[in-house]
Amino acid sequence: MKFNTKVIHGNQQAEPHTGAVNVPVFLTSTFAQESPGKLRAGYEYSRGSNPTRQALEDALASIENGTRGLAFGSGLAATDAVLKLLNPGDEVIAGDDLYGGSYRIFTKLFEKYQLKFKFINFDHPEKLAEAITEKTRLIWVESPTNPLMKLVDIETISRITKEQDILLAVDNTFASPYLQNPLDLGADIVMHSATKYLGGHSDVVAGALVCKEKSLGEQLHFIQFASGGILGPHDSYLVLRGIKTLALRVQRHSENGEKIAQYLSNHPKVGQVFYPGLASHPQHELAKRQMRGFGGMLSFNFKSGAKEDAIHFLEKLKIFTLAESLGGVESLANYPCMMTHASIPEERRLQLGITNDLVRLSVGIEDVEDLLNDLEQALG
Ligand code: P1T
Repeated sequence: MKFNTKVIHGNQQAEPHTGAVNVPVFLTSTFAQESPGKLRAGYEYSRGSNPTRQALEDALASIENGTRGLAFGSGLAATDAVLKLLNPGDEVIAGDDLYGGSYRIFTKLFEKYQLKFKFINFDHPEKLAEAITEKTRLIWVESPTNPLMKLVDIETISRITKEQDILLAVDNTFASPYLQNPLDLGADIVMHSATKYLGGHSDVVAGALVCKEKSLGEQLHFIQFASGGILGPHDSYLVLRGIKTLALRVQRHSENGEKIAQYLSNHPKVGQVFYPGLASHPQHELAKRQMRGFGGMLSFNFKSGAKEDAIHFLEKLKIFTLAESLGGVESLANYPCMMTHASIPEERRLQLGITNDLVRLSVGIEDVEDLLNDLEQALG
């Protein structure tokens, strides 16, 4: 199947008892057994598995070209499960530009359990070889990154990790499976904040993992079952419903994103625009090779460098909503230094380029003329 078909039919079938074309929301915590241990359809207790969550997990595996999908109560619950594959003393090498909450769970929670994190710039993959030690077990990257839209060459990194028996996990939230499939590029685990493009309507918080290797899938399922960070049946249904229109939505997000990035890059008040679809993006060639489009996420700063300009702009927006999150049908604007990336120490933030005049946009699927007019009046 091709992608537009897969989002609707991939690993999905009509419900076997009634023929319902959509999986019902199985609001049940437990399942009747015929005799101790004799299960009717393999279901025992909904923390282990639930038919609605299973339908979502099968769909996730299909759209990311994996063998096993797992759905969690949030993106961070999915990240938490990956980290629990590791043992005290193990080392993780992560990209230096990351969602603030990922940085927080690494440094504020898992360092306490003796995992060691190194944050490096993946612009030069040879730097990775220098950072790897015999204790390195996991590489964690986002591509594109949140919020600076940097890219990581997944195929090149995966060649290095495979030689050394290190797991490569890619947070594919910003690209979505419509634009990029990290497992096909050699990653071992793909992670999503399904709150974003997969759900697509800003009405659910959810997370996902997909992997190709079956035994890794089993280990992650064991962690999901034993720790309990599962996605409930109703939320599973919402994400499954969102996935059915993923292809159409991301196509429009990308069209609008490209037009808005172009507009901003020509605006006299705008400094830099961070968008992989612009020829000026330092990794534009990699983006063309690794992604099937450039998506609806972008960031920009002001020529003046003034925090006040960013704040006035955000206050004046009418169609773009000032809010955390991204990937929903509606356009959102975010102020990373005080919102999504406030958990990163200021000095580190500024070093990375997450300055006080940086604004991030999640371009929605509205008519682009209305979005451009909104930006024009707010910049004016
Ligand atoms: O919010 P949650 O579903 O737990 O997902 C966390 C997460 C993980 N990875 C990336 C790349 C993310 O962007 C996020 C969540 N991000 C936001 C809420 C945001 O506005 O950036």
